[in-house]
Amino acid sequence: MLKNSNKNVGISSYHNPAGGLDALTAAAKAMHDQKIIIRDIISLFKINQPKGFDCPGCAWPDSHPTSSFEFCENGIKAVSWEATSKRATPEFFAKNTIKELWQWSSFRLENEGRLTHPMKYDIVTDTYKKITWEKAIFEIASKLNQYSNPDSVEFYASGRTSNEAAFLWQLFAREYGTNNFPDCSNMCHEPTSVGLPPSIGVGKGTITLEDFNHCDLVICIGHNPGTNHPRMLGTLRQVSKRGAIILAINPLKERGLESFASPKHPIEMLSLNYTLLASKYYKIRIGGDAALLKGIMKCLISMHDQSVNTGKANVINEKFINQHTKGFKELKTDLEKTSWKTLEDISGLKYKDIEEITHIYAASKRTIICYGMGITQHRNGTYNIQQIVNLLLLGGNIGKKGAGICPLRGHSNVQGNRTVGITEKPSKEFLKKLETIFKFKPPYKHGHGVVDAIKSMITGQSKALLCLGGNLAEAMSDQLLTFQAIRKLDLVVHIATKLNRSHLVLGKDNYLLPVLGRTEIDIQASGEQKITVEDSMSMVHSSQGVLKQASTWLKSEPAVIASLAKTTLLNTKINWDQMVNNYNVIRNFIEAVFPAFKDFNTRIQTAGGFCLYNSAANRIWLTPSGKANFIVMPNANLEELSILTKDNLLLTTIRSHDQYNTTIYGLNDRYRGISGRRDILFISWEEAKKQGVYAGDKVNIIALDSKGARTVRRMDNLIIVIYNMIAGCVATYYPEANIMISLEDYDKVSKTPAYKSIPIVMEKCK
Ligand SMILES: Nc1nc2c(c(=O)[nH]1)N[C@H]1C(S)=C(S)[C@@H](COP(=O)(O)OP(=O)(O)OC[C@H]3O[C@@H](n4cnc5c(=O)[nH]c(N)nc54)[C@H](O)[C@@H]3O)O[C@H]1N2
Ligand SMILES: Nc1nc2c(c(=O)[nH]1)N[C@H]1C(S)=C(S)[C@@H](COP(=O)(O)OP(=O)(O)OC[C@H]3O[C@@H](n4cnc5c(=O)[nH]c(N)nc54)[C@H](O)[C@@H]3O)O[C@H]1N2
Ligand SMILES: [Mo]
Repeated sequence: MLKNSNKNVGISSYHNPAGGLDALTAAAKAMHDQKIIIRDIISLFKINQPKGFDCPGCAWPDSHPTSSFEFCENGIKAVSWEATSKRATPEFFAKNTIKELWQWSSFRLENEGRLTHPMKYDIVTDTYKKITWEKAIFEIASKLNQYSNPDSVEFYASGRTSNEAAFLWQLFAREYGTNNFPDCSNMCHEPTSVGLPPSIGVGKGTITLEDFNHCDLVICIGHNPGTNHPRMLGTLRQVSKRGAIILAINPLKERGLESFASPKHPIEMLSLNYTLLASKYYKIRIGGDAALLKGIMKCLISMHDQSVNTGKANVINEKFINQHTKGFKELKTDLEKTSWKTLEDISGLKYKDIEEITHIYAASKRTIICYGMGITQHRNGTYNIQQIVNLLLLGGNIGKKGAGICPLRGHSNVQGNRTVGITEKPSKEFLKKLETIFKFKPPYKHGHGVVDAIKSMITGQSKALLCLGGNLAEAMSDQLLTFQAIRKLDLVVHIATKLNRSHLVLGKDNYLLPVLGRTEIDIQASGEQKITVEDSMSMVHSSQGVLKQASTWLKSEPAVIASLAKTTLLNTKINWDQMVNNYNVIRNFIEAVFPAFKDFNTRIQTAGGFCLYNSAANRIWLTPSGKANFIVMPNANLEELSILTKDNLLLTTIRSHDQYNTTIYGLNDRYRGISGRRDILFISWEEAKKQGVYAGDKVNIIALDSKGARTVRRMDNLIIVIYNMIAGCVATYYPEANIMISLEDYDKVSKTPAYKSIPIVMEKCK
């Protein structure tokens, strides 16, 4: 029997649309589980409102002007998880050794609640012990001053931090003397940041929310908005209601892409009427996106040639191509020599599907392409993105109303962190600006991203890791090697809100520094402070906490960074106190370094904030050629993965509906019909039959190396769930699956780990 068995796995098909009553119920449960008090619930209703705090969930923009409460189940979960009344106190740490805590699940660790005191690891008792802020900062600073080479320190950052804290973080690290900024972006949208500039001259998306009101077609490729950007469903709903077309391209059928009932629209919710989102859904082979995109372009150009030869209208936008682009001839030649068989085999789609998509694209005058981790986290992530741009350029779909490229960023301020200087590859102009304004000589040598940081720890070159948030050890590829690397360090410091696995991966000296979250009131010498964030569409706006702070010992992120900086940098010329006393001063400095932030403090007074200038959106191409460039992806790159996995399976790693990255809220994945567990392997009916496995069976999966040989990386006892997805591919949850990915398996250009295309074999447990 190949039907899923409820008894074994707690799974069932989910028939309701995404959103709706179930979303309200899940949000209420999250608040209840985190013991959020009623008074605080009221303050939740300020999320993404003009005077409240920015939702610490995703980076989807707010509808503008913000008039009503933008409900989002996963936003409520993110807030509840931060605003929880649970506390991980010194007494808790005294009772639990690190050895014991190591056995705890990630869910249980974070579920202990907010960190309350600065803590230092004590090897004698194997516990974290309370330490004063002064002592912790002094000891860390003394250690940092012992290293002769500043490049032996790694300054990690995660994208939840504000522009203000991120700016101070990079300033501290650069005055200290390094560009080592391993960052969550390196694991996320780095292929966007490095892939878009050679194509269109900016490393960001080119659209605003308003463009969704004017497009004819939205292509959603490699992202799952129902779970990861739920507020986007409201936008897609409007697009669909307007009669515009939405195409979904994903190896798995995702409920949130198929249909949506808005919790903001009670009638739709109660009657369980819902909006059909995707007009068409194409199940693509994992890693097959570039082949599909090349296929669409090949078909489009051949349709164009035929049309023009028979005296009919243009299919591609020749005028735009001639005026604005370079490299069309090379692209066309490459596409002509690429066979349909190759494109079909790699994409897993038939010619007729590719032709169908091409017709829809050709008929659309204004197309937006949205993408996420299904595109970036591959060996050819950067090329994938450049193929999306190529397709858009063929239709003249960049820099006009209702059209453009829309990378769905991850963390709520990951884009902002990059904008204000968290990058291991800073430009000379930016460093010069720092030098002029702050009167110190920043390092010009490029630093480490995550892969190089881990490598440098392994060789012993790196001695210290300072983390501004996040959970690097668990989020990184090759988890076991990453743990080993961190355990070699002399100093590990975490600036964090809640306990996670990274805090248990110990070096010689270890500190936990607890900070305020975005939901909390932040009072400094000049009074209550605001911070700012930048969303996926370059809108910068302010956020002000409204909740009482979780513990009186907490400090704000800017305050911790400033005290670390002024204690470490004995000859600093920067007035760190002045900046912390009033964050307006930090923003004035951001404006001085980055002119795009002109009148920063004034412009954030407006509800909804302001949009940073985007040259590509204005058809100004800041590339060396002065044009937008078609970038050819060689077929050797296209075929690499399919050669490797011809007779094997490809594994992708996904998020459940009940997690925020490594933060696990619960064990349910409602839209995929899973409850109560995460040790699951999703597989299609067809593939299960081929492999001789049944729903509820236990299997082991073993990762293969680049020559197709078995490695030691494996996951045992996963439970088979039959799922509506493409054959030849399987899926399981991140971060558990991170042990399966080699540190060497990454996109060659951006060095983003290939989390989403892991060649494996599967064997049935005896
Ligand atoms: N609630 C919640 N919100 C979040 C997050 C969270 O964990 N929880 N994380 C935040 C962060 S940091 C990020 S980066 C974003 C992530 O948001 P997404 O980009 O949506 O992230 P994923 O869940 O990793 O997977 C994306 C989708 O890609 C599909 N996919 C997998 N492999 C392929 C492929 O080869 N090709 C194609 N076309 N599709 C593929 C998967 O089936 C899945 O539907 O969300 C942000 N928002
Ligand atoms: N296999 C696989 N691996 C992946 C991915 C995948 O799809 N598959 N996705 C990758 C992606 S896209 C990303 S972005 C990374 C995520 O990598 P990270 O950003 O490093 O991880 P998070 O899980 O988001 O970090 C959660 C922790 O951040 C801390 N935190 C939360 N809020 C705050 C705050 O306001 N301030 C401070 N200082 N700390 C805070 C808490 O201690 C919490 O435990 O993982 C990557 N890893
Ligand atoms: Mo991300």
